[in-house]
Amino acid sequence: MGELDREVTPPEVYFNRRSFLRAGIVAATTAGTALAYRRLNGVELQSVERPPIPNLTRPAAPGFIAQGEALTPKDSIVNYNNFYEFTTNKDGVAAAAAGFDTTGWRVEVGGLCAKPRVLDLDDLRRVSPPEERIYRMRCVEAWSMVIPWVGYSLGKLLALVEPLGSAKYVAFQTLFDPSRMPNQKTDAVLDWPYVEGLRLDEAMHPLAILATGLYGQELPPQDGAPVRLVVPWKYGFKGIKSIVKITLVDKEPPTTWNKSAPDEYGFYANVNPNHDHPRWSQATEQRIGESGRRKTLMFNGYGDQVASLYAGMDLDVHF
Ligand SMILES: Nc1nc2c(c(=O)[nH]1)N[C@H]1C(S)=C(S)[C@@H](COP(=O)(O)O)O[C@H]1N2
Ligand SMILES: [Mo]
Repeated sequence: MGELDREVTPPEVYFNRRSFLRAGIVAATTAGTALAYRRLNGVELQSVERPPIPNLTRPAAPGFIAQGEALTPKDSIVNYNNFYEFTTNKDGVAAAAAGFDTTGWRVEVGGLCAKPRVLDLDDLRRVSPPEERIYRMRCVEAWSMVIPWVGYSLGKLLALVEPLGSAKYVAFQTLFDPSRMPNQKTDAVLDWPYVEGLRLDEAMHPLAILATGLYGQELPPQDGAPVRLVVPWKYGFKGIKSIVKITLVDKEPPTTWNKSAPDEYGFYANVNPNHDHPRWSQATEQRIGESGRRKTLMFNGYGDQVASLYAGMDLDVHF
């Protein structure tokens, strides 16, 4: 129960079927394609409009905007999700999370730092201007997307609380509220709350962001409203959603999928086409909306920026 791979084959079949259908829908607009999906596949697509995020900036830095990549249509990003607190059915997250209320959200940032803080969403927005980051997203299940996130480098928030010299890692925690996240009523799915972690130097890398939006609008619930982590060189499960707590710690913190299956999901979870999952190859991936498979890139194509973080480490040991 609750294994990330349970739908490794089905999504391929699913999206090959969709690609096949799409091939017959020449020059369809995204909206038109969505309508065609609904008609031909009986898939109930949620169309999502959220408040726009004003004053987006686009600072230039290597890797901030994926070059030569077509954006994954918004309809796909908001209708094909992993968010096990709501449902393990990727097609069902959008509907299951639709009423998720984030009013009064607070994020507690503390642990080994000089200036611990509790931030509400306005405080979080004030930390740094919203930036558009267009990143590849590679799920450990071997599907991928290209997503225009809105957010800013996590390092800007961490700098604000002034990490102590003893801080070596950062631990993250998702909301625990079974009345709002129905699968948290049972521990048969995963251990709750969902937790994740990064080494402090990974967390300070400018590519690692706190995202509060996508496609220029506030995050919809299914993608981790109101704030989630995005670490584009790592498998998608590192990108913990609906964060309520960020803690600076001195030891490697436990992470949900590693606790669940340590041989399959490591702490580092860097995208690595040469390190197969015990039960499937990681050499290729299914880009959502494309037919056929493409080669998976080391560090998901961000090696020039991040490989030095892992100099001298055996990536088969620290997978
Ligand atoms: N709290 C929480 N965060 C989570 C997950 C989850 O089930 N719960 N799923 C992870 C996985 S496996 C992936 S691939 C991404 C999916 O993000 P998306 O649905 O926005 O594409 O979220 C990650 N973050
Ligand atoms: Mo994933």
